[in-house]
Amino acid sequence: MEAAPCAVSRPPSSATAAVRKRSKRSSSFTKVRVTASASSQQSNSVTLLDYGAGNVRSLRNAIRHLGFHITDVHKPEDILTADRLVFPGVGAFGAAMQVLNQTGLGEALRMYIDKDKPFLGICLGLQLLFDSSEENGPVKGLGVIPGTVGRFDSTQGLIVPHIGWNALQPVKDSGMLHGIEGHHVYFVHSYRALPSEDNKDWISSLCYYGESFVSSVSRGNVNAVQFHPEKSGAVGLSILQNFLRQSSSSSLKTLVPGKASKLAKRVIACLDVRSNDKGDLVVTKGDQYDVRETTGDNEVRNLGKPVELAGQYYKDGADEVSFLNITGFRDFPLGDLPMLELLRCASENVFVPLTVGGGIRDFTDANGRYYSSLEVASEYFRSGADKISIGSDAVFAAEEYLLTGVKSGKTSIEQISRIYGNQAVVVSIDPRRVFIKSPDEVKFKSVKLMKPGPNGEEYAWYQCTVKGGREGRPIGAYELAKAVEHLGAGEILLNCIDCDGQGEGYDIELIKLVSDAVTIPVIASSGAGAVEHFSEVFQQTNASAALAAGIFHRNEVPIQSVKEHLLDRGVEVRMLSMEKTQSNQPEMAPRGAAAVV
Ligand code: 1PR
Repeated sequence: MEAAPCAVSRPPSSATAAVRKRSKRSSSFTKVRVTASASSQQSNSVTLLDYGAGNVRSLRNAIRHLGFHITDVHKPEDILTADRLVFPGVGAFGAAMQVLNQTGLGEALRMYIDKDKPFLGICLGLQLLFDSSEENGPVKGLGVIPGTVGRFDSTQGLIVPHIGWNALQPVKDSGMLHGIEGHHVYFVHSYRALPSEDNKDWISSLCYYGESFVSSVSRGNVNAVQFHPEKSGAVGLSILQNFLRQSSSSSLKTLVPGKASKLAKRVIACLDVRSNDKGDLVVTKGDQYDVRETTGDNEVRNLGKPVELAGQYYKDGADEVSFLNITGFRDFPLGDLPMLELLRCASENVFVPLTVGGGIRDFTDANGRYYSSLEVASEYFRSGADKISIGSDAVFAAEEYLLTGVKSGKTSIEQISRIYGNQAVVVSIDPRRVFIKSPDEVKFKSVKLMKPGPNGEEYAWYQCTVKGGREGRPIGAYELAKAVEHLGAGEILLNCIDCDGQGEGYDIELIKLVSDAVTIPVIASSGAGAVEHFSEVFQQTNASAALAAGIFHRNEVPIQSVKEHLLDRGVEVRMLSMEKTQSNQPEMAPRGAAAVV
């Protein structure tokens, strides 16, 4: 199904009010979501158990894209009468079990599964099938599969959450995973179930991340996956389609697991978005954060339409797409309908993760109405974001935390990660290099430079800024990164104002400094100008992903060339193949294309 054409332009003020009204709806998941339902009589109908805890919009979009119709669960009986049920668990294990127990949905789920009716659990929807979880627990699960879900062990430096593309090793010939061996799918989780003697009959695939964990289970018609098929590009859509077409019954044939894969390094396309002087939302791109043309009327540089470009980058093989509303710090995001509309439109056709940033903070509007940053983020999640990115507000939160040593529980990072999980919270850092002669000159962590500064300085520290680089703050990138990790951020987007738009390569010293300091993933950003810059950053630092903007917008380097170069240099990446699997879908990775070298 094609999305309706999206017109992303400035809204009338009444529309803004409508969004504000909608944002008042509770984002918590104490009730079963009640939305318009459709006839469950239709053969292409899918029943969806959405208890309102996160972004299920992507899954809805993927199911609709495959030509199926969604019926929502309102009450336990809706589960029992379903022909096929999809359960996208989102949020924390304990909170989800509380909802399932209080509403009777848990009991209905157990009965439905006992009857061996077609079932697909996704992410937490897999974990909830187990006996219990250690997440904020122990907490009892549905008890369908023997075992306890535990956290990945980060004490030896493993980066947790496990975010990104990793390949599956099928161990059972389950129809749903047919033909996906060696293909990468998208994971985002901190907890995992381990294989054991007791649950081996259930396991249909394993995945390796520091250890072998359960990436999917399948028995009869009951299936569950730890990854997100709705965010795994064409491969994920074909897995989802296999389930929906009911070719998912697993056979007893046991397979020998293939070679273990590593978590692939991600290549992210970033779209800096803002209104131009005519009021249209455009993709722009700065040089060291200056986005205005240097000639003529000094207009905001316009590099294209956000939704179109996002769709193109998805087809070109981007592993993620980020939208940064670069003037969000001075606008109220919930008043910015085009940004929300942009997300809704993009998420209809982009089946890889979408991150959105800009203006996420507590806010009081002109009428004195207070909006928490959680409400702002919730509206972004409802509109199709998988992750939100916090810039300026994270700097203030980190400064406060370092000053008091106390986690108030009220910062945007804490509020949002508590409800949506830390994997959904990215902190975007905008540092500027400050040259110094000696590390003793400042209380912030500095680096010894490979190339001395303009006055022969041998060191530099990286000063964090807010409001798009307009204001420097008394905190370094290293200190900020460590503080926001403690506060609950799940990932760091590490820009560098000096390198932005220069095309001379990433700031390796900065990225090394930060990626060695934290155990959450770091996205290297700013300065990519050639494919070699990507291999350099992955080979010399612990970055999990590399983001670029200008070279992609100006068509200087295709994403596929970056991936081919990385593969050639022994860096594992998700590849696209020569074969199209579905019209208007990007190509599916060939088996073994993502070789571990
Ligand atoms: O502070 O929470 O409202 O968030 C604002 C967000 O907008 C932050 O993530 C901040 O990084 C971003 N931002 C603000 N002003 C600018 C600007 O450019 N004037 N853009 C800006 C940040 C950096 C990257 C860029 C890379 C790669 N731009 O997004 O895409 O540097 O570029 P390149 O490959 O062309 O070198 P808040």
